[in-house]
Order: sequence, then structure tokens, then C-alpha cells
Amino acid sequence: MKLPVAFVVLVAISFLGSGCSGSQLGQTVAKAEAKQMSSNLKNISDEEWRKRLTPEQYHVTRQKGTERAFTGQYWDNHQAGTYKCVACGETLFLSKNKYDSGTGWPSFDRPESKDKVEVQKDNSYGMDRDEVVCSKCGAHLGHVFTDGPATTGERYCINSASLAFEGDGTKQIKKEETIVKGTEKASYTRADDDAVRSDGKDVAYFAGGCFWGVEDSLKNVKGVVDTTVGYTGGHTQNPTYQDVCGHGTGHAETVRVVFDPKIVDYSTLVLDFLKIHDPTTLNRQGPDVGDQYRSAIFYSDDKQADLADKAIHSYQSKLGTNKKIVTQVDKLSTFYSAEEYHQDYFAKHGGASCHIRL
Ligand code: MHO
Repeated sequence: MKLPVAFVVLVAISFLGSGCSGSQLGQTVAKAEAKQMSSNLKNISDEEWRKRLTPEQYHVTRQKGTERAFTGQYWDNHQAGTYKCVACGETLFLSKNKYDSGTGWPSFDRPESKDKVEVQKDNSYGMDRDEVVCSKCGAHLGHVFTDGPATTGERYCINSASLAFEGDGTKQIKKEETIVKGTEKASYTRADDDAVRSDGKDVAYFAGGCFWGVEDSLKNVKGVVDTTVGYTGGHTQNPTYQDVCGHGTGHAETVRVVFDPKIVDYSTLVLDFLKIHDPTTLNRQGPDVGDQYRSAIFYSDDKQADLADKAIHSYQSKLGTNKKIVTQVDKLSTFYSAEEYHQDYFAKHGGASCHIRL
């Protein structure tokens, strides 16, 4: 708007006329000015933002980018202080509301105050997510999910690149260790699976993006008796979630599925697995990018390999020729279970599963 003074005067006159007190008027004018400033910020040209921000900050805040997990400046920051918008300096989050979500992004259970951020629908990648932007300048910050801690139930998953931290000089002690790393991890080999088979059950392994969603979808299939999320297909022994996010392990987020073959057969499970994710995107499921999110079936023997190939072939003919299935069919090696806090993630934390059956 080109007439800020006229706008403020207009607001002032209308409130004077309604008998508004002097201090209320002051606040009203201040609010109007703030609104004006914020609309000015929202009108800054793309070219100007490019000059003001680093390429990474520009990509995240103006192009709605996402930094890679565990790579940003603040995911593991435990200093006390405030997190401001990197683009306009507005205070957005406080360290006392920050918690260790284990996702590799700074996570807060609430913003400094509700009016500091705006939440808008984000239907990109065919998903239904809530995008969080800075109310003042419109910078993209991240997303908010409903799988946060009990205090508010919300997880503001924010990119470090959107934030500028200002410490108050004191180190904040971690309130509680929400993540137990390494201790309960187990690994499964062919011998473990054969023991399951000798008991009349069978085992299958599927990788199709974020394992929270794959597990959540498959565990409800009739005949599935047990599921475990973990890592396989790579070369690092006993990897952590953070190792796998770092792309150096070759592992894929995978779900080990124990099923009763008298109730559901392997081919049916494979077809169901193909339907709950997009098997046509290489090293990617929606917003989650990287080889740990590749689509893969890890087979235990030639029979499983053959059935997997046949199921893929039959699903490909349903999809037609435009979209090519890129699901890998690979021989299973050791499967390492993921950290306890990743097991049954949606059942424990609530929130909507990211995998929907087509
Ligand atoms: N984008 C997901 C990935 C988690 S999954 C366990 C998140 O919300 O952190 O890779």
C-alpha cells in the first residue's frame, strides 16, 4: 500500500469516533503500523530477497525448500535463547519450547505466540500437510504435525535455515532425554527369520519411504502379526537413524513384516505394499528425498524374488506405460532394527500416517 499515513489516520479516526481511549488508540496505531510494515515485507521482490539471504536461506524461505535432516545449524542446539525469522528478524520460537524430536530438524511444541506464525494448507507431493510461515514476512519455515509431545500435541518441524538464533548466554540443560539411542537395537539375520518360518509364519521386507507410514499401513493388513522398522540394504553395521539420514550407509528405511501365510500370502502383501506408496519415484517419496527413501523389496529366497517380480509386473500393467515402477528387488542382508522411538511411531504419537492405500 502506498499511503501508510492516510491508512493510520483513517484507523485512528474510526477509533476516535467510537470513543476508544488514548492508550488503546496508541496500540491500534502501533498495530496498524505493524500490519503496514508486514505488508511491506511481504511485497519485497524476489530479487531483493535473493540479495538479502544466503542461497540456502533463500531456497528454504522463498522457495519452500527443506534442508536435509541433521545438517542444519540448530537441530541439536540446546542453548537458551530465542529463534528469530532469518528473513525479517521477528521472534518466532523460544528455546524453552524446543524438544528433541529425533527427526534432525529443530522441533518446537509451540511458537512464541500463535500470531507469530501462519499455518496454511500445503498439498504439494499429493500430501495433506500444514505449512508454517512467518506472519510478518511470509518466509517459509517448515510444517506443523500433530505428533508432538503431550504438552500441546504439536510438532513444529522448522528448518534451521529459516531461523537466526540469539542466545541469552546460558546453556540450557536438556529437560528430559526423549530419545534413547542405540541401546535397544537388535539385528535380524536369515537364521532369525528361519526360526519364525519353522513356527508356521513367514517374513517379508519392504522399503517405501518414511518407515513410520509403511509400518502403520502394513500392520493393519489381516494376517500381519508383527512389524519392526529398521534399516537394511546398505553396508554399515548397527546404523543409527542419524547415520542413515546422512546418506553414507546405503541403507533404506525398511519394515520387517511377520505374517501368517495361511491368512495372507506373500504376493498379496507385495501388491498391498506397492499400493501404499509411489513405486515410480526414484529415491524419493513425496517430500522425503534420498536413497534411504528408495522403493525396494528385500527377498529372502528365489521364491520370494520371483513372486515380487511377478507382482511388480502385474501392478505395472495396471499403471500403464506412462509411469515406470522403479522398485528394486534385492537380496536381503542383515536387518537392523531402528531406535525404539521409531517403532509404532504413529500409534505412539498420533498424527496422520503419511502412506495412504490407493
Ligand atoms: N519427513 C519425515 C521423515 C521421517 S521418517 C522416519 C519427518 O517428518 O521427519 O524418515
